[in-house]
Amino acid sequence: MSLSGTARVRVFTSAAVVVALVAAGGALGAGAASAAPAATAGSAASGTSTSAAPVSPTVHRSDFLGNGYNDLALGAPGGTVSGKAGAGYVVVTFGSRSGLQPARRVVLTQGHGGIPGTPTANAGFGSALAVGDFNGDGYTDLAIGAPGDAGGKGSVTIVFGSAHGFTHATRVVGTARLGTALAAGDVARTGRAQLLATQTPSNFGELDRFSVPRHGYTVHKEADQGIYGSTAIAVGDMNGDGYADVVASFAEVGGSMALAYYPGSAHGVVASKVQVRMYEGGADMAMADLNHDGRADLVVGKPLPPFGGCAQDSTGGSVSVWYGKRSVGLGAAPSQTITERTAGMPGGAWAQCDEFGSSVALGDVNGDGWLDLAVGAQQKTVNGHTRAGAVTILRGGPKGFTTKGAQFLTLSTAGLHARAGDNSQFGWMVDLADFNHDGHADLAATAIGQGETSPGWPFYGDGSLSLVTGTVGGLAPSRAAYLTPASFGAPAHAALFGWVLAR
Ligand SMILES: [Ca+2]
Ligand SMILES: [Ca+2]
Ligand SMILES: [Ca+2]
Ligand SMILES: [Ca+2]
Repeated sequence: MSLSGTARVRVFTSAAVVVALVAAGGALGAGAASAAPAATAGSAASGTSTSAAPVSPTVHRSDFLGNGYNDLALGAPGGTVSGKAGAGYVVVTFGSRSGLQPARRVVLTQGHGGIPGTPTANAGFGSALAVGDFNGDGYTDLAIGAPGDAGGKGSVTIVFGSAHGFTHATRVVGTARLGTALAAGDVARTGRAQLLATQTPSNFGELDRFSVPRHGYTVHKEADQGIYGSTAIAVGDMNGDGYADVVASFAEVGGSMALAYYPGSAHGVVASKVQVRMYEGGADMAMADLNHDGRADLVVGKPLPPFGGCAQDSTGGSVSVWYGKRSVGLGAAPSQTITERTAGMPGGAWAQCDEFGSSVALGDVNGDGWLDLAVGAQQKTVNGHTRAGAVTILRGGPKGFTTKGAQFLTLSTAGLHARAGDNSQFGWMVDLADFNHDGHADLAATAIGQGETSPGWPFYGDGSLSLVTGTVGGLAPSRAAYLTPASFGAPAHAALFGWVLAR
């Protein structure tokens, strides 16, 4: 997602409205029994899959209970908690054979149910999320950024998964809006994920690495220094040496967006070997092994041109694919670039400022072994409604992504139980994960402008979440759900529900 080129970085100004927070079953603890295949809890998974092992329908693992079903975590950093506007909350809802069930959820907030900290106005808890098994116990853990916490120093909280739900949590405070962006992966080849977190002491930002002891519940900052990162981070082994590598997107001098590639090593990120690709940065990224060669490949969503904002836009936005290369990792140029003007693209005519590429996600929807691509175009006009937003699904194959069989969804698509309106911004954030464990990735997509708009932020509202089930024929809008904060008993007003999804 992007905010006129300054993705994910904003100040919360929502007015104070007291809304009692409802946490079903308490903040910690799953709140519901799990009946499920008990199989996959043993493997040490990092945030991104980089092995040449059998292709999973899902790029990342977000199975907090270790029962084989992926769970969904969603940030609502504008939410009011204990009367503090913009304190923020995170909803976690658990996967099952029948998919995600809003009744089976927890609402995580600071200062409740074992989560450290105190709800404070504009802390923005839930502004960024990442999933990984940080303590190597086989259960996925959740990292939550709160860049406005601790008087603007920012914080990251890790809540640890277990068969009994979230039983432990720990928090680290930064120096300058820590937790603005988060990602997870095994950069130092420790057998467990480390957390990459940005803070913004300068315009370029600073990227820090944190680790958790094996089977521990504490978090430690590693010594990696001198690396940039501000708006988006992706982690995966692009050069195939067994260490996950880090790609960060940041704004260069003059405002153009650059990509920086940092190889991982036994000592962490190697800043001296950084490669920077000017004008190639974007608002969102996804990483996974697309071509089955054992190396992670990078997808970059670039909703806006590198200079001049949408006034210079001649494509409606773009998505570029970089295949991981042995030794160099990130090559000289992308292998494939897709725009709204690519032949066969569904969704009607392209238009300037559609912001195609505002969010990107990978998952195998149709179960053919090739990862498919979901692309948000959060500003696309739908049925005359400006900024209503859309999501396009492109099928993956041995030659990359194709528009053949592509799908185009809006809030007004039949079956989605909603209606596209001005400023809905459907496709603000997308994810593809297999929530019902049937071998088909399912779509989660948010619309940040749904519901009541926020004072001072006319383009943002309460927010909503749409779920669409994956099948062999692609996404099935006839099997979809439309969810709002109320669906989870959570505060709605100016919540920015769906600002981020844990991926
Ligand atoms: Ca864990
Ligand atoms: Ca590597
Ligand atoms: Ca596929
Ligand atoms: Ca599925």
